[in-house]
Amino acid sequence: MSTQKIPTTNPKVIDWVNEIADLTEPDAIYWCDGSQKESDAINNLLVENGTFIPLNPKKRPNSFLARSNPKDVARVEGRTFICSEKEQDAGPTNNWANPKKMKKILNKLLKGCMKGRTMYVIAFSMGPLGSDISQIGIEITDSPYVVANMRIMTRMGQKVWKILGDNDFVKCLHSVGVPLKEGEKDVPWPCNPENTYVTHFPETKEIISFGSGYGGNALLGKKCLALRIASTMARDDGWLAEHMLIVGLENKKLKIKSYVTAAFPSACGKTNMAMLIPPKEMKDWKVSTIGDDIAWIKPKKDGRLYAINPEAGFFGVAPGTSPKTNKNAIESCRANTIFTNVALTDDGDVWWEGLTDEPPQHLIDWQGNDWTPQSQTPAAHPNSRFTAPAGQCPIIDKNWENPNGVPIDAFIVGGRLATNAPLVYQAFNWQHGVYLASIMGSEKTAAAEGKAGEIRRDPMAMLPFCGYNMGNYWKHWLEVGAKIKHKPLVFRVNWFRKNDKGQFMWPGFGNNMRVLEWIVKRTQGIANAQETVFGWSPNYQDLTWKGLSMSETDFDDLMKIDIPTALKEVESQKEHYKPFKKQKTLPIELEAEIILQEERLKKAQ
Ligand code: O2Y
Ligand code: MN
Repeated sequence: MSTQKIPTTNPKVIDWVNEIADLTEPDAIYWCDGSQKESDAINNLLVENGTFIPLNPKKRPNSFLARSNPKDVARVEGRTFICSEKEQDAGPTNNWANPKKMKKILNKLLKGCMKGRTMYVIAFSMGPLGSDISQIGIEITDSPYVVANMRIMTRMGQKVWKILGDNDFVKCLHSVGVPLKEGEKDVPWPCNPENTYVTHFPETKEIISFGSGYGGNALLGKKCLALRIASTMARDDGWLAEHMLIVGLENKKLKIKSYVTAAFPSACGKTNMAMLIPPKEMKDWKVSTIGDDIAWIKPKKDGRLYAINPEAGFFGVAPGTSPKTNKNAIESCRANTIFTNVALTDDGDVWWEGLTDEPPQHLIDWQGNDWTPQSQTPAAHPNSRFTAPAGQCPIIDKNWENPNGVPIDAFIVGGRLATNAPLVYQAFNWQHGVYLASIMGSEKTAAAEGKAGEIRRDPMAMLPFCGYNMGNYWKHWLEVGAKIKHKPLVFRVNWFRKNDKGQFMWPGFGNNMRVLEWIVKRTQGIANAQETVFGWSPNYQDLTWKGLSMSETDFDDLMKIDIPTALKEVESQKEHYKPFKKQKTLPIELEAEIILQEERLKKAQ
C-alpha cells in the first residue's frame, strides 16, 4: 500500500489532505480505492493487529468479530457538538460550541495525533452513485476498522473519486486520538475516551471526530453527515434529511404498492418494521426494505416527495435480534459482516442475548472473558452491532438503489407509550402531522431515568441528530409541506400500550402489518376511518383480523383515550415547546395545533 497514484486531481481534496497530514503527522497516507484486494488487505491487517477475530468461514463466511475498549461502546451525546457561528442556530437541544474556540481545542489534540499510524483517505457517496439526492463526503481516518466498516455502510472508492471530479464534498476528519511512539505496539482498539469530541461545523460542512473508534462517532457518513450536516443542507436546499426507515408495502391482489417512511425513538422496533414479515394470513402483502435508519427525501417536479436510503449497509443492534424477531436481519448478517462487541462461540460463530432461547454452555464474552449461563454479566454488550451489506437483506426492494428514489405516500411516527396512546391514527393534515411528530417520544423507564410515565420527547426521532435549531427544523417541515402538491399522509402509531396487568395489548412484530395495511389503504383512498379528537382512526372492521384473536372490546381499549389524562399531556407538550418559544423559533402553526388539540379535548369532555 505504499507507492500509490493519487486517485484525484481535485485541488480542494489534495490541499485538504496535505493540510491534515501536516497537522496529524501520519507515517503514511493511503488513498482507498474500494477494491476487493484492498478490503482483503485491510481485513488481514486488522486480524494481524488483533482488532479482528476471523469467524469460522463455514458458519460466517468473510466475517469478523471486533471487541472495542469497554470505554468506547456507543455514541457520546455529551461530547457531540454543533459548532454553528451563532449559538441560537444550534438551538436548545444541542451542545453548542463556538467554531473558532472548538477548532483551537481540536487543533491542539490533532497535532501529531496520527504519528505511527497510516492515514486513510476514503471518498464515499451517501446515496446511490450519481443520484441527484446523493452527497459525496471524504473521510480521513487513522482507523482501518473504520475503513472496513465504511466499505459496507457506504459506496466508496474509485467510482466515487470519478464522480467527485472537481466538485465540493463534506470534509470528515476522524482520529482515534492515540499516536504511537517509535516502535510502540498498538492495542486492538485504540481510543481516547477522556478527550473524545464529535464536532460538526454546518456553515463549512465539516465534521471532526476525535478519540472514539465506535459506530456513529467514527463512521462519519452515518449520523454526522447523513443527519446532522445533511439536515442543515436540506434546510438550505428545500429537502428533508430524516432519521427514518423506508419500506415498500405491496398487495399484488389489490395491485397497490406504497412506500412509507417511519421515525421511531430507539427501542421501538425500527429495524423490525424495516424488515417486517406479515402474518401468514396476510400473504397477499409483501414488505420490501429500502432502508432501516435514514431517509433523504426530496420534492420532485411531479409534486411528490421521493426518498433514498443514503446508506449501503445496516449497523444493526444485535441483542434481541433472532430468527423469531427478525429473520431478515439474521439473514442479512449471514456473511461478509463485521460484528462488534458480541460474544464468540466455541465453534467460531457469534452469539448475543436473545439470538436463541437457550444460551450456549460456554462463550467468550464481548470483553474476551469466559462466559457461562451462570455469569452475572451479559455475554454481548447491549449496544453490540452487526455491520452488514444492505444488499444481503432477503427482502431488499428492487428500487433500493434507484437514483431517483421512491415516491413516499405516508410518514409514520411513533414511540413507546404504555398508557393513553391509541394504536394508530391519521393526522388531519400536514400541519397537524408536523405537530404530532414534534411532540412524539417514549415513556421514561423508572430504572433508567427516574421518572416513570413521563415522556422523553424525541421530535421526529431527531433529538440527537438535528444539526440546527429544532424550532427552525419544524418550520422547515411546514415549508416543505406547503410547497408540495401531493403531500404524504402522516400517521401516529404506538405498538406498546399495556393493560392494567402490565401486559402488552398489541402483539406487535409481523402483526403490525394489520395497521400498515390500513395506512396503505388510506393513502390509496380505499379504507374507512372515523373522526376522533386525535385524528382519523380505523373502526374495528377496517382492520384485517384473520389469524389474530382480538375482540371489538379489546380493540376499543387499545384505541380509547382518557380525556383528563390527555389534557395533562397537552400541558406537558406546552412545556416541551417553551425553550423554542423563548428562542422565538417555535412556529406559530404548532402553537395553533396545541390550542386546537386542547379545544377538541375540552369539547369532548
Ligand atoms: O452507538 C452507536 O454508535 C450507534 S447508534 C445507531 C446505529 C444505527 C442506527 N441508529 C443508531 C441510533 O442511535 O439511532
Ligand atoms: Mn438510528
